[in-house]
Amino acid sequence: MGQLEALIFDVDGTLANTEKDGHRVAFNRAFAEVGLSWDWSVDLYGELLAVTGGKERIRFYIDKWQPEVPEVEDLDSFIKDLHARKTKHYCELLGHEKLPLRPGVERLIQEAREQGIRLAIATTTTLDNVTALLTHSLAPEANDWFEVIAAGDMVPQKKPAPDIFLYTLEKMQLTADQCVVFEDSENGWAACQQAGLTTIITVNNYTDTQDFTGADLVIDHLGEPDQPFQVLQGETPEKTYCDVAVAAALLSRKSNT
Ligand code: XBP
Ligand code: MG
Repeated sequence: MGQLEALIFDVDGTLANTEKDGHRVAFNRAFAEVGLSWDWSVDLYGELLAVTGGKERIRFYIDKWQPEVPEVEDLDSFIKDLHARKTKHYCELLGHEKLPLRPGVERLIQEAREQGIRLAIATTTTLDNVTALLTHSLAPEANDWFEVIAAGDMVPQKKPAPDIFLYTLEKMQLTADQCVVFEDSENGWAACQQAGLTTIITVNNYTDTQDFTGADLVIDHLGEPDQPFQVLQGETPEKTYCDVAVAAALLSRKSNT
């Protein structure tokens, strides 16, 4: 009980700041491609992030912002097609303009691999997007470093529902008290909380005002030995950057309380 076996990573906003310069841009390119005049600004996109999942986000935009929508027979199919175009644009964009990983991400993943700590991904984004980011921004073979990549529509309900984390635990044959999750958003934290998972939050520009009450540790980024993190919530760890030992200590402290 309380022994760290695995690290589980969210993708968007956690591994890299993919939303503003990646997903948002790809959505706008897909809109232009089909002749829509929709344009998701940086601020508007921040509001749209209340809903996870690209198809769900498009529907949320249609319902709440009531933009001009072409007369289509089947809105579900229209959204599905639009989203498939967006995925294509997103993967192309990541290939051309390699998005950098956030501080400490690569170091922590490499350290976990060296120590035999198991790795997984649990995200609401589409599987192709995960592969594109890992391949272009981490390493060509990085997909293979993750025992489970749980993504998008593999589960019935996206975050804030806990489904994607419960699916990941089941696939890995692990229980919540053997894992630490890395997340960046309130929706992600809500999902972790319901799954009973110990969670480290690294906030970003879109999530730094969100509510992470109860999260185990909230920091501005994972940090590096020469780039200390700032603790925003939770007990200050012994180090100024997050490594496997910090995650393990958090888990064991939690299981002893
Ligand atoms: C990420 C998302 C994703 C992306 C878009 O949330 O909400 O929907 O914005 O991806 P999280 P798709 O980081 O909490 O997993 O368009 O492929 O759905
Ligand atoms: Mg995220």
